[in-house]
Amino acid sequence: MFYELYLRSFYDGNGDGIGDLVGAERKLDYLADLGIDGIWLLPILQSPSYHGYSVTDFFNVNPIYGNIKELRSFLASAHKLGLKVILDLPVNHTSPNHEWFLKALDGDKPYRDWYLFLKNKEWLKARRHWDGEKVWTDYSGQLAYTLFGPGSPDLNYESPSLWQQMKEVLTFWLSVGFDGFRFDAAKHIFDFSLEKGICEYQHSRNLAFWKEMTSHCRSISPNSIFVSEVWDDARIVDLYSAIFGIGFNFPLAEDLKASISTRNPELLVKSLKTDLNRCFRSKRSYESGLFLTNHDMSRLVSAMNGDKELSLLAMSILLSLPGVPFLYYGEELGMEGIYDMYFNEEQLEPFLWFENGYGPGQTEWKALGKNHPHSGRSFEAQKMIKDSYFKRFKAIMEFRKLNHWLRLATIKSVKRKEDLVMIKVVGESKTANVFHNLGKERVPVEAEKGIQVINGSITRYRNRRYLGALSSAIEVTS
Ligand code: ACG
Repeated sequence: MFYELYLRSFYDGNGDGIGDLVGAERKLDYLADLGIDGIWLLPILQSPSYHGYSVTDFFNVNPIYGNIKELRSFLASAHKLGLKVILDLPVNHTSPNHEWFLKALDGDKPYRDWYLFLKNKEWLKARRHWDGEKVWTDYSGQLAYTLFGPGSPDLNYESPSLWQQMKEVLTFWLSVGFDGFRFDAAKHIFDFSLEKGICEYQHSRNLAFWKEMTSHCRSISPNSIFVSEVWDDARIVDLYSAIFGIGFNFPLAEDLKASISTRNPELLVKSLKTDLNRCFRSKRSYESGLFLTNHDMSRLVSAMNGDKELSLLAMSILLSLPGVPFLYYGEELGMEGIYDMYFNEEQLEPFLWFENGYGPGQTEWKALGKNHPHSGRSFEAQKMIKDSYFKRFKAIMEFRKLNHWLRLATIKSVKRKEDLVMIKVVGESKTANVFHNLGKERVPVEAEKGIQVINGSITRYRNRRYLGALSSAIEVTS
């Protein structure tokens, strides 16, 4: 299980209101106690942007987060606790303030070739693949290709020297102590056709690029972990996952949320059968990155329209599936936040440590617009209450930790009886039946062996067992 950590909002170690490495190091015990085995660190390289995806120096830590020495210390402490740490690396573009881009604007080699400048007026007609946005930005009279907007001109990997440069970047961060990378925007390395002058994914060229980059990393550190971010349909996600080893399962995330928020068990069955298709085969060369939310999405409770029982059900379904789970920071508190295109970025709000919104380490860089103080949502408040959302969420994580074998298990069957969904999973050492009740009433469950609740309730009545509304349970059969 990985924890997706947004440093800026997590824990402030130097009193400037912004989360940093020193602060996060102090809270590693908290993270380890959640039962995770790894941390996905959102971008921490030097960058002018709050999200960090537009880099100005690929060999430096953003000074607002600390320095390399502090990073090494953070990594060493994480490793001592048995936690792996992977770095989010956006190599598809830079900030327009990167020295490389400034030199490219001056026409300096090789930097001029490291970006794509308009060579044909016809190219201006190109539009972004998914929403029709314009893709060229005018920088003092020079038009550069900027798929993600003016804040991040794309790097142009037609240039072999750039491949070499990126390998040096990878070597550097592995030598600092990272265990691997979450590769951002993996399908975008080659996404503009110079021949046709349109935005078009060139998957085979992208795959060749990633093969070379991942082999390079493995030649330095054979056990490196790679996770691909490819937000696309299952066929495309699979193509990339096969190279990286782990790929975020975006279709599953979307379908799980759709089926659970509408309490539609048939949709859930369909989703498991199609989005986790490869988990029905015992031999597979890569794993699903299981998640429900991330920093580009609304938070779980918001996606469930404020219904916390549905959110917990979603977590217990997710954490009983084969694959590698990823948990977005703050979800364990039931924080809320709606992702919208106007950049309110509610989903990035400070982790709420204290009930009154203030205290040592509390970050304050962004207003608590959605996760108000005195709402009972803070860690301080919830850690004291027996059945708080946090405690119940953590219990689901503990279930997963104890059932680590599920990671490599195979799904044998998925069945449904009205609101009850039953999943048969077979692992190397164990087999189990997992039950999820999407209904509002308790339902009888047939379980010959002992049945254990994952979330919610089980009751006995006249020798029958009943799984409570919106509850999950597991029967380990061997
Ligand atoms: C990553 C990061 C994100 C970051 C960037 C840029 C990339 O997580 O935080 O932005 O460094 C696209 C890209 C992703 C990208 C997201 C934000 N995420 O592919 O790499 O945008 C469609 C498209 C997808 C698209 C998605 C969301 O196909 O390509 O993702 O929409 O816009 C079904 C379909 C599927 C479809 C979905 C949703 O599932 O199968 O194809 O996806 O429905 O409709 C950061 C900042 C930005 C800044 C940038 C520089 O957040 O603000 O501009 O950095």
